[in-house]
Amino acid sequence: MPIPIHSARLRRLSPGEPTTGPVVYWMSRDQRVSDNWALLAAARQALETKASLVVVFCLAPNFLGATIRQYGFMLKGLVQVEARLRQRTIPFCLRLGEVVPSLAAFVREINASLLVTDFDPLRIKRRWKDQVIDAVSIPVLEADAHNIVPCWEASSKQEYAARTIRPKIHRRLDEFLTNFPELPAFARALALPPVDWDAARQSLRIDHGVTEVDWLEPGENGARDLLTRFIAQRLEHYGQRNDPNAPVLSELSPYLHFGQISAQRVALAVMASNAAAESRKAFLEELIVRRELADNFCWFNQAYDTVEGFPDWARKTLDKHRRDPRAYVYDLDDLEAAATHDPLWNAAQMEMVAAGKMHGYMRMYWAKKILEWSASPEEAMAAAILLNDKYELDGRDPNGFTGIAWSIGGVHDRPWFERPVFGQIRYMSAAGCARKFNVKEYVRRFQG
Ligand code: FAD
Ligand code: FO1
Repeated sequence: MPIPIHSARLRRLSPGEPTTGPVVYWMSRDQRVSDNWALLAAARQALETKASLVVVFCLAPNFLGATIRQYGFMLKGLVQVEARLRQRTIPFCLRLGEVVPSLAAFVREINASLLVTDFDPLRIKRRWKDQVIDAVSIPVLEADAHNIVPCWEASSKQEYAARTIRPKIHRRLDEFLTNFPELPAFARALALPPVDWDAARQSLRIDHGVTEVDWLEPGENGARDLLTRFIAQRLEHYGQRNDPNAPVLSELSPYLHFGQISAQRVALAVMASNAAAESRKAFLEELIVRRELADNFCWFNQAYDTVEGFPDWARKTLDKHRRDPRAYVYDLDDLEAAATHDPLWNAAQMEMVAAGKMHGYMRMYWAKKILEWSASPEEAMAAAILLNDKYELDGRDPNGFTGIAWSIGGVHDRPWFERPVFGQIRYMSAAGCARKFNVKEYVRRFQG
């Protein structure tokens, strides 16, 4: 019985029909065995052509400045991937060194007939894929294993806001928010040596100065346990999600970022729960609409990490206020050391540095203050992205680039009352926060 997969989840990146020979799943964004449409597509092709299936992950020596905090979490998750695949007699191979040449060599070495990979809107991934397609002579298939409605199905253009993509996503959920077929076990496998995880860690050229975190158990098992706990204990109170002192968030973003759990699986579990409809609806709006809007932005706007990616009205208003006097100007070192005049901002920075995950509501305030205290919007973008991606476990993600562009450049937002420095970019203040939650309590929790 072939593995049922909605054809719209797959797209061919390069022409040609697969011949005989192993099918390779080049795992990158979706680092899990369960509920993975890219792995299921590779498995289906291998079964249909009676070929063997191999999963390969290419470990980049330094991926967009990631530190041992993120690589440590990711590698622990990949150890579980190798073990779970072994249970199904599917070999897992970890390739080290520059990604494109090492993958192309692997494809040649095992005489692969088809390469399947997973969708990712980030520039670096698109570049890797373009170069891999030039380097190999076999067909390449891509599956969107990250979004519920595949990015290229949800919309054919950059969307203005959540309100414009929401109906386009909602009308396709019946078609795509389905259960997953089982991944079959294979009878035989290519004999590949087990992974040398020490050599993998040695191959990294990364900053070891940011501590790894220990409050989350990396990998698929930890993700599933956390989802169960979230639904049982916190989802009901998700209406308090804008209070950074209320422990009601799912904390799933590191797992979603590394693809250690499927957003589709999370959505199915939340919908099946008996939490109040209001809580489920609010959570699914973030998990499905906001998250897929971020992929849409990064996919259709390749200037997603610069001021050029902002809407025209935002660029104009920020230009108009470029020379406004700044009451405070901080450089990257001041910000990184949480050494500003604002205890609330400093506490948010310290939460991120210490825990590797700043509360979602504080991320908006945090980024907006960087705009207010930087010499230019360009410097604000650079500082916010650098700090976000250095310390957040879930950094280097379309959600991050989009969240920062929303905060600093009005992406997916609209013009507000004009004021110095911000122009018509939505403003947030500590006084505004104090009207929403207990600022003193939050500051007390995180001051050094
Ligand atoms: P929950 O509230 O439990 O949400 C569950 C999931 O829904 C999240 O894991 C995420 O996948 C999605 N989600 C929630 N809020 C948003 C949102 N605003 N935009 C897109 N998806 C959302 N998210 C990252 O994954 N990585 C980042 O680097 C990142 N940086 C951000 C920077 C700024 C300035 C802003 C304003 C937002 C940023 N976000 C980022 C989005 C959001 O803050 C986090 O996804 C969320 O706080 C993660 O915590 P959680 O999983 O406990 O959230
Ligand atoms: N993807 C890879 O294919 N190889 C890597 O070595 C790799 C390292 C890495 C480190 C930190 C991080 O946050 C992401 C990393 N990714 C890597 C990419 C990740 O899987 C996601 O695809 C993107 O970051 C989000 O789209």
